[in-house]
Amino acid sequence: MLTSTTSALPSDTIAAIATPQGRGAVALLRVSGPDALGVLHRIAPGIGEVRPRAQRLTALRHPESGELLDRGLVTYFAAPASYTGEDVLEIATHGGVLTPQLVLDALLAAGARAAEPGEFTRRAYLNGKLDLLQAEAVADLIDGRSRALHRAAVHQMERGLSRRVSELRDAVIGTEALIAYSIDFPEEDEPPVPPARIQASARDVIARIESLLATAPEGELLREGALTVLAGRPNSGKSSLFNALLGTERAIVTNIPGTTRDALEASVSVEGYPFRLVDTAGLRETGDVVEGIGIEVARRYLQAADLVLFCVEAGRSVDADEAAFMADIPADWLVLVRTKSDAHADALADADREMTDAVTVEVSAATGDGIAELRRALLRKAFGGILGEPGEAPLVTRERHARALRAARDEVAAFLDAMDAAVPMEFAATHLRDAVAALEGLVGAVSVDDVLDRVFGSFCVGK
Ligand SMILES: Nc1nc2c(ncn2[C@@H]2O[C@H](COP(=O)(O)OP(=O)(O)OP(=O)(O)O)[C@@H](O)[C@H]2O)c(=O)[nH]1
Ligand SMILES: [Mg+2]
Repeated sequence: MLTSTTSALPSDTIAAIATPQGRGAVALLRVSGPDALGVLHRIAPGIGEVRPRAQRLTALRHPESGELLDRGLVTYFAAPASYTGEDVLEIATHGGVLTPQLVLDALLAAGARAAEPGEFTRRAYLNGKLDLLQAEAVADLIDGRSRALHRAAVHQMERGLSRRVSELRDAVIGTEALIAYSIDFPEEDEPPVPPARIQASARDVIARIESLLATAPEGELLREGALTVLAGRPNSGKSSLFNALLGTERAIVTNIPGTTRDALEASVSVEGYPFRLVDTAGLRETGDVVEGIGIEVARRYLQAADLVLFCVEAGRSVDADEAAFMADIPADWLVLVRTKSDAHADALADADREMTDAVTVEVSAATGDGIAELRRALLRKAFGGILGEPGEAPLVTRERHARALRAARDEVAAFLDAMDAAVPMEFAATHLRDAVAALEGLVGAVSVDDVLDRVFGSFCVGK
């Protein structure tokens, strides 16, 4: 495992409430650092000897006033066998708004410092308990709202992605080794490694990085949800479809064109994959100021959309304006939805095919016909490349990962270019060094403080 870092190890003792605030049966406080036991003895003066990993029910008191605050269950984990690698206490108190806060105040009065967001996990990372990818997976487990992200996070926490990146790093180092042979033994009888073999090795690394990178667009959508915008002429059935996909009557539906004014957004999960569904104002020329603003908002959403569901009533042809609108959207992002299919027997599917390459699905919000098919189409479009993947293969779920992988790939490609240009091997090889550094930065073998601040700053306090 790659563990060495450039950051200094912390020496103070931190404390935080690890559970969310509010009414609840129990709350958990955490303490980590060299003085954890000292802090414990100051708030639980009668506790006596504390053995690691044995729970003790004890009175918790303010260290100065001696006031009894609660009776809590204390577990002590001795360094290095703890989450952070330091001495750690976990103190279970009664829940609620006040008790955990009073116990935290007592811990601070006893010499601990209030932890920053993510500081426990940061220490775990600095002590080599987790690599950076695993630490990010912890954040995803806490924040993730979709089953698919959860599966990917569990896999990543189990080092699935870390292992894959380490293999890539080893492969680059393997290529370097081939060169070293050529550089160090140029005069030997044995011929140096043939350039073709070095090139094949480098190309193989690039192909492997590419295949991991290929999961990035969809992997990153797992976190935000695929922004799926319903658009179309007024009265085309967008709000009805929005409601049908959500399974609740969220949006107002009337037979008056121009009913929806503002954009309405809702999260929906399709087989565990996250979507952010947006209903918008119907697109038309209008003199109405409010409606005009709504249409402007719709256009902004359309610019940011990952997917567009373009709604046109079944039973009539797509008109020239609608065709022009669709032509502006990449076919990959577009689904042409023929709505109100219950009211129109003849769906003109062949005519649609001449109009657009986009997938066409016929639906009725009234009867539910076609909704399942539309869901499947959404799933394939937004997450087709990774369906069923989480849990089996590593996924790239963050921009940070994609950036590092692209940097590594580009360096290996630059190495190949340098070889083609007959640059001396020892110079060409610096690109491979840089590729290794990019991959090590991804796992966190070498990392600078600002990267750590970015990774851990978004954590919750107490983790
Ligand atoms: N028969 C039938 N009528 C539908 C269906 N979906 C929508 N409608 C009707 O079509 C009309 C317009 O529906 P909406 O969902 O409000 O259409 P919209 O595209 O949101 O309209 P705006 O918000 O004005 O842009 C309403 O009278 C709906 O009842 C359907 O599947 N079948
Ligand atoms: Mg509407």
